[in-house]
Amino acid sequence: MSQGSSAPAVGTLRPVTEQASLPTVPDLNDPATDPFEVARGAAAVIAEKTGAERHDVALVLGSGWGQAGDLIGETLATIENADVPGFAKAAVEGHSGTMRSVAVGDTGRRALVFGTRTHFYEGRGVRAVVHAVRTAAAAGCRTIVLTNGCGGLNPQWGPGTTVLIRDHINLTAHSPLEGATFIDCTNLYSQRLRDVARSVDPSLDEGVYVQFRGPHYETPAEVRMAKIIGGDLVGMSTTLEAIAARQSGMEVLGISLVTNLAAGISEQPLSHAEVIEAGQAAAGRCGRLLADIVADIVAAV
Ligand code: 8IG
Repeated sequence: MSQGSSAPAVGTLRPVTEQASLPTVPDLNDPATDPFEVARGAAAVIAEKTGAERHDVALVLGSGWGQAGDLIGETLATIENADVPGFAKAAVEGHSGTMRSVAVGDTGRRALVFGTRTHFYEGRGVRAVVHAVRTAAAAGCRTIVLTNGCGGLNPQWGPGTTVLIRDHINLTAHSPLEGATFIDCTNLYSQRLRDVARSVDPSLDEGVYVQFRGPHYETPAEVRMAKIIGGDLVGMSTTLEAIAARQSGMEVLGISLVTNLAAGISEQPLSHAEVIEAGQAAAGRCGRLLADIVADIVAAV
């Protein structure tokens, strides 16, 4: 008792304040936090704010796909990410920091549309990267459509080409799974859903998506490596989300928008402005594609 009279006497210890015992913003990266519990909490907030007890299909809109949610149907509610437990504001220009509850045509089904994603390169941890996926599963979604903007290795795929993801190579050296959680990753990108997509647009090509950590783009040598190991597309997202979706029992459709030829495939250096521009030019077409695919997906739910 070095502080003499200022120290509380035994028996009069200050009680823990109410504030300190209130649940605060969950820290996903605290090992004591159960990320699935945070996802259930997020789903409860979404249900409350949208008036929808459950959602049927989820979409994550990547670079260039920002407006693609608009054509699915009427937006019934828009929620700021920051108002949902475990989510944070968007970090990248060209991404919106909201999620929406969208009526799928007049089917009575609901799509949960995430207007942005957390990227691994943001350094917020893998739990944050896959939180939207786990939240979608907790909200009732059985299917998730993961979209992204990426670089293309096939010179035939000009900027604006949409490509179905057939499989992936995860070069992040990370996993959303914790502990000895052994999850099968065959047919991770559902053959059935790729067939649905091709029934909408038979011209859709498919390829293997390689996730690099980023945020720098690849060197031409890294792009050559990606090709040698079996890649067709290079990007900075999607693979960790797809693994988490499989863990949660969701069926996954992955669609890439090639916004640029990968480094070294074209003479031109890469720029974020070029990426945004290609996305804007393709927005209408991508939107119609997504809307038709989602309509077909819920028709079979
Ligand atoms: I948009 O060329 C977009 N995202 N890694 N490489 C990687 N990510 C990308 C690219 C690209 N284009």
